[in-house]
Amino acid sequence: MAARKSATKKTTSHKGAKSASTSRTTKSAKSPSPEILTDVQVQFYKDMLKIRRFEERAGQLYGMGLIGGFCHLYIGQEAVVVGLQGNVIEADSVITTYRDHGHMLACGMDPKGVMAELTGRVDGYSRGKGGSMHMFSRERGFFGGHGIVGASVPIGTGLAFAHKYNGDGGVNFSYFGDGAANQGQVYESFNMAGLWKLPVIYVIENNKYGMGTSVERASASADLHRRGEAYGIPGKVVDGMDVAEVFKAGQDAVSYVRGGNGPIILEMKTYRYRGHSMSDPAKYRSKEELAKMRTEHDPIDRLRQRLLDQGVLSEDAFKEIDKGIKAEITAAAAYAQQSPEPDASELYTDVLRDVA
Ligand SMILES: Cc1ncc(C[n+]2csc(CCOP(=O)(O)OP(=O)(O)O)c2C)c(N)n1
Ligand SMILES: [Mg+2]
Repeated sequence: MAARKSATKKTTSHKGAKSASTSRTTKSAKSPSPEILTDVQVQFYKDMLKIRRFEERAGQLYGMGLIGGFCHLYIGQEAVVVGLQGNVIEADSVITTYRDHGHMLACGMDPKGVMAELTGRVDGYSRGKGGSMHMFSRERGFFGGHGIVGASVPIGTGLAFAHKYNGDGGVNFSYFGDGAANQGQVYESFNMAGLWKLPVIYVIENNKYGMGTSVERASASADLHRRGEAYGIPGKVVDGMDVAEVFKAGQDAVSYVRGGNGPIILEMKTYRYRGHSMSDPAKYRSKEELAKMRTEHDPIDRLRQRLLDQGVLSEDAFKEIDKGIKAEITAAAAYAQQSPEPDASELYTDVLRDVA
């Protein structure tokens, strides 16, 4: 919470999530300063580390058979959502794909509720019936979690339409992958968003691969940030492994979009360390490529080193942070395992909404 507080002066309190770190401001996240305040960077570190530790634990629980179905981990990509979320205000909305746990946590959703949903328990965000890809929190402005590749784009564009229609000042952040960028529905959405100048930031998380096909093998043009040109939508490439760069690009994008200029595309160059889902032979990339990204570009290590070099935090201070986050994630995993499974009588409840 301190991050947004420092960056933007005003924050709103979280109603649900005790451990929410990236809060949503009540006013526009203005005050774009060339340098990012120190405590904001420290908060970014905590937020990224929380996602990493959460995902590692989710991977363990999956291995123990406690999580069923699909589970797509966000490890390596943490800087993207954390840096952008630093620019989100109360009125905004966020929507993403099935690789969504990091987005939920960055939106301020409670790790306990997310973990409980992963393990299919009643205390999960979808009462244990949605699983990894289907969680939502209107309170936190998080609209899922979508398993259909590309689906977050038209739905996010609809949310942007609602922001404009209702005049609530909100911006939609629509996240999708490099593979999704080749889906037809993306371009129908771009057309409408460009035509109606909708307040939407299209965030392409270009982690270089779809399930197992590289961007170069799948895309006629690999310059994904240029995909909006035909619709008058500008785009920018961002180092998605550097949270400071992401935050600054987000500031510019938000001020452009909130200023009524219509949509913008941010192509985040990022990388996922784990497999596409939980079983992935990873034949499509070399061990050397992965090792190079982890050792030379890891977003958490890079920020850690920067803060150490600047004398902002000591090794001991980092140890304390690490300890606190580990305890929070351990508590979330314990909570998820003690929560009961939904009763069989709940099989058909919460599936469709009753409209009287
Ligand atoms: C419409 C549709 N087609 C295919 C799939 C199967 N599928 C799931 S993820 C995926 C790859 C998507 O890659 P990308 O958009 O780059 O996202 P990433 O997994 O890298 O985050 C595919 C083809 C699907 N879920 N939906
Ligand atoms: Mg991808």
